[in-house]
Amino acid sequence: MEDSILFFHEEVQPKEKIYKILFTGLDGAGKTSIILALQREFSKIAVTEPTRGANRTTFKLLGREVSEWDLGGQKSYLISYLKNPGKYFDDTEIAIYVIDILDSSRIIESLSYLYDVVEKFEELKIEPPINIFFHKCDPKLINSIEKEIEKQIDELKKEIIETANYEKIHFFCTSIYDPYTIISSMSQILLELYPKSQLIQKTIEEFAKKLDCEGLIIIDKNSIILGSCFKDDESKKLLSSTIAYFLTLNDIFLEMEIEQQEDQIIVRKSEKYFLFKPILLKEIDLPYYMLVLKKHNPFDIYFINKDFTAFVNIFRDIIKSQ
Ligand SMILES: Nc1nc2c(ncn2[C@@H]2O[C@H](COP(=O)(O)OP(=O)(O)O)[C@@H](O)[C@H]2O)c(=O)[nH]1
Ligand SMILES: [Mg+2]
Repeated sequence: MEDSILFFHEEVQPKEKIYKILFTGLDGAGKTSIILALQREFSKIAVTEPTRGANRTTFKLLGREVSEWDLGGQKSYLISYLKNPGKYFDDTEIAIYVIDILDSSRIIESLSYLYDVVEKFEELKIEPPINIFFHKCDPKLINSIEKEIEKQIDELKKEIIETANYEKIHFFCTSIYDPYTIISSMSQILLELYPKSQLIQKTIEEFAKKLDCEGLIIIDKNSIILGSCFKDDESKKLLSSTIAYFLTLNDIFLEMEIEQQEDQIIVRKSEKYFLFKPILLKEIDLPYYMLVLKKHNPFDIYFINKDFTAFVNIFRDIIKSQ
């Protein structure tokens, strides 16, 4: 129910099966912390539906169910999964295996479970990409013993590639003390699920939903529309026909060096707000622009600031990726 009720887009999407993003690894590896960090960042623009089962936390990330599952330590789960791997692994579209690089005493155990997981995938004849998170690569740590950590991780990579003998394995270094490592790893991983354009579209839809706006368009300098969504045809027509004017107005302001408050242009026409805002992405010269149409609400003038940064971060990662 969570997708396109309010937002109609051109292509009608078939009702998809819910696929899983499975977080697994030894208990204590940092899975819950990573998921919480993701919820903080991503789910500002995603629908959060936390549910707590006996051994699973799940939430929805861009339409995918994210679930966590501890290996090791908790014997009862271990036994049930060995007996019934399908129950845990079926429909896994993406696996994320978290390894705590700070706990050298459990590295061997962790690798052994990883190979177990690979074996189960093979038994079930599924081939989800496995993304290994070398986790707890804290910035402080990296600064102090960078060389050792790098060496350790290189060795682990080599050993995993050789032993697992699995085609789709990718590696990431993450730390909850550098949330960007988690967001950017996750954006790259999500790009395996969705083609870039679709991921941009999804992200825009989630953001629009969060803003509760009538319409939202992301364009580049040349008015190329990267993604958009609208509540109805009227909003679509109205908003689309203002693009050129806002771009021109923005150029004029820039040329005349008129300071724009918070670098955005707001036009109010009776009960509606038009908001035009540049999206400046670090490392990318050309700006993108966001155009929003929203019903006027005097108590909610600053609606745009709340989630904008989160949106920009994710948008940048998607745009940047190849
Ligand atoms: N230093 C450090 N500790 C972390 C990091 N992520 C999680 N932890 C800690 O590791 C412990 C276990 O984390 P948790 O998320 O519960 O692990 P889980 O059992 O895999 O879900 C907790 O004390 C966390 O605070 C990290 O990036 N760096
Ligand atoms: Mg946990």
